[in-house]
Amino acid sequence: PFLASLLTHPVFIDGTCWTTFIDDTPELFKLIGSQNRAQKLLQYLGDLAVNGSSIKGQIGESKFKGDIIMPKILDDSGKEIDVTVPCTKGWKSVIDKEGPAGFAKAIRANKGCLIMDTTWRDAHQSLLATRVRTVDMCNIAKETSYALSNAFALECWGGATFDVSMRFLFEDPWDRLRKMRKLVPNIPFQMLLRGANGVAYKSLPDNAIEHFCKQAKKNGMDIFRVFDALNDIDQVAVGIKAVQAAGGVAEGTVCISGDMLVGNPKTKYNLEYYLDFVAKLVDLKIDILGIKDMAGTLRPKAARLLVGAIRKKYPDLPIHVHTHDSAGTGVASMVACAEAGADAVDAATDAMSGTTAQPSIGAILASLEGTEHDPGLDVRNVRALDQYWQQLRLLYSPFEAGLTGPDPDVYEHQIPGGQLTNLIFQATQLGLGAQWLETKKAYEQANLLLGDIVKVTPTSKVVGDLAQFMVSNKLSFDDVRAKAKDLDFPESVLEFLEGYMGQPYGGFPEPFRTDALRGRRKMDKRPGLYLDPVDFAEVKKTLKEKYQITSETDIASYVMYPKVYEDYRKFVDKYGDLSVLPTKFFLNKPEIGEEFHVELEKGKVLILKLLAVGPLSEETGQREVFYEVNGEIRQILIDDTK
Ligand code: 3PY
Ligand code: ZN
Repeated sequence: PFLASLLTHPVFIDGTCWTTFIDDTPELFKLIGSQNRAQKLLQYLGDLAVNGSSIKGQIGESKFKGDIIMPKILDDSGKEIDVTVPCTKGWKSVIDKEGPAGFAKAIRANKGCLIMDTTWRDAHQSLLATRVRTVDMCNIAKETSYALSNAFALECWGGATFDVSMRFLFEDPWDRLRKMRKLVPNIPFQMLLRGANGVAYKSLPDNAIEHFCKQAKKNGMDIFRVFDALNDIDQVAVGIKAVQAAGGVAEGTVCISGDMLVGNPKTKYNLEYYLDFVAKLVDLKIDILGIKDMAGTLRPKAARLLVGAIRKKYPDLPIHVHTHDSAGTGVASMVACAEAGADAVDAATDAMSGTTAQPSIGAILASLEGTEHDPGLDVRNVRALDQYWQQLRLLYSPFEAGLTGPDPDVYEHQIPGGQLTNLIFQATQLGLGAQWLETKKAYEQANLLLGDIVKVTPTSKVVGDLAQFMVSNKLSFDDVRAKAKDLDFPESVLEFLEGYMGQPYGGFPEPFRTDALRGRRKMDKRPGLYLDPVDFAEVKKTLKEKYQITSETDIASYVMYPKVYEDYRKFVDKYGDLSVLPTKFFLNKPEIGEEFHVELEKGKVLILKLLAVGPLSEETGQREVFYEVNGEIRQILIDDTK
């Protein structure tokens, strides 16, 4: 039909000049655009119908396939709030009007202990392999802007969400940030930045981090939690300086390793160590101090001692504490922090809380409500939001790791929340119940082989890779040490030993480092000093030539993850922008005859129905899939790759 309308168009008939044709007749080209998009979408839906989901890591279909019921948010008098009217109350306006320093001052002056909700980032990173899609955050964003209007922030970006959104969800992470920002104008947004590693797994040139932070701030980010996986002050400083240059709120962060009150005879990560590191962060003029207990090993007694000591030494410094509930002590620890003088603690909506995620917001509110540390949130509305997330947790059930309860072994193995889920998931899939116990033990030993390091992305991956290497090659601690000169260690281990992730506290283990590296380079200063700066003009040229793309945010994605970005672009070329597809139909094939709608763009809705999946052709290895699209039958040929 397009060709027919093209050839019968008056400009062809009357011979009007071809070169102005596109400008003069945009409606025809819009039509090609949306026909193309519909065709690409059908390609994805056909693929899903024949081969199952192409999203790696998905096991089976969702446990929830109904229509999501949206919660009602109430005002003080119990009347339903019209959430389509943008909410204007919240801490974001303090940041916008008074800048990072003014915000820090206001947070310190606030009486209660505020809550940062991590549901949009760390909670799903820790429980559902980071797979929650933009559309599902956006669908609840307006309700959230009212229900959590007094929250310290929403943690909604950075960490693993950046690469997973391109790698597995085929979404642009920047598009996510912009969409969320538009819908939540009142609550500060927070992201997780891995210091000089940006949101990648090893250090990047300094100008890459500067460019990234500038784009993040420009596209809606407010508060940057900046940590380094080894608490290497030179590495974390790269991130803090980049955030400050971009005008963001710098939450300089100390990572917690183990329990400072337990050690044999005394852990090297003790109170003195933490206070010393915090002093270095304060020297960098951070706005807020973050305490990052990524494995959940900061028990209440140690938490009280640490926060109390920092509060006493720095009465004006806002303290914001993050934990994971892996051992089940998260609520008790966050209450202890509030009582010891923390200004904000992290929690997740109840249905997305507990175990390897953050402690439950409901439980923290129940513990602090009515005390001098009351976070000032309306419990009715917080519960209402959770009704949405209860349904979402079931919708995303194909990514559940199958955790059944707390893991008190975390005090020994110290595996960070998200990684613990991943490792359990892998072990369960491989049916390695017994091997899982071995992996935990090996992780503990791998950590000691590497010198008892701080473990969080990316160093936690190094320890995990070494642990799995030891289990699969049946190597003991002593074997690894004795045979280090001959073993083919995983690349991540070698990169760590080279110094690509910074310098560990107490130095690299010797002679293990030298033995394992066998002549590879040893960096004894931060890697950024050895790396050439990114040539942004060159990157821009490459993206323009290959994809006709020149946006600064695409450039930032490419610089952070060149291969992931290129694969993502190839996927989008083949299937189009799938962010428009509701999650139910992104993850699961519809029932035969089930009708659903997809809004390709404003006002352009496709009404779709799967009619049939044909038999396998022996000759071509393909199947025909029949879809009804806006009343017309369409047939798609799909390679059966099962
Ligand atoms: C990340 O870096 O993604 C983390 O969540 C670390 O805790
Ligand atoms: Zn975390």
